[in-house]
Amino acid sequence: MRYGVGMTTMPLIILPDPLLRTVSKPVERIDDDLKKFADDMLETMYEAPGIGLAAIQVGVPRRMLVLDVANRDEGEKQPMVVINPTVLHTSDERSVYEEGCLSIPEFYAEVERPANVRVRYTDLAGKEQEIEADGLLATCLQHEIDHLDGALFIDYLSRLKRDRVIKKFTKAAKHKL
Ligand code: GNR
Ligand code: NI
Repeated sequence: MRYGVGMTTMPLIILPDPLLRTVSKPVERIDDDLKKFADDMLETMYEAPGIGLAAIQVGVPRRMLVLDVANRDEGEKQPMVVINPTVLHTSDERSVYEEGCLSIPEFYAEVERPANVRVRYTDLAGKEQEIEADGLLATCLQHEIDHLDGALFIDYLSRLKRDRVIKKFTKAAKHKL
């Protein structure tokens, strides 16, 4: 990867933008434009910084996401591009992580989700892949796949907490007009 050459970061869509509630449509072809877009999504994610990003978070309603849950400080980047994912299996076992979302900046809350997931997807080479994930990767995959269906991690909180967050971001957005 060449740094600073031909890479672009894109502005993030922030709550309460209704785009975040869009159900994204499948990616239909993997061409040079899509590969460039995947690079730009990764650059936007690393720059934020975040460990995942769904296409709708930059305003593109397609079923595509990027991920890298590798520790930034030590070792190599481990970028993943996930196209048209389907969840094949979720475990009964649950795990709790403190989640955040680049579309809901500086708000964090604990969310309980299946501890393990099996996901089938297409990679950037057009090849079908299956991944069995646990830990942070399992949580992040589920968080991103939720975005493809217009769901946000605040949907798992009590209505009181969710409404509070939405109200706060709605007010903030009005001040920025
Ligand atoms: O950067 C992110 N961190 C994170 C932490 C715990 C659970 C999920 C995430 S995903 C988030 C980036 C993001 O908003 N992806 O949609
Ligand atoms: Ni998110």
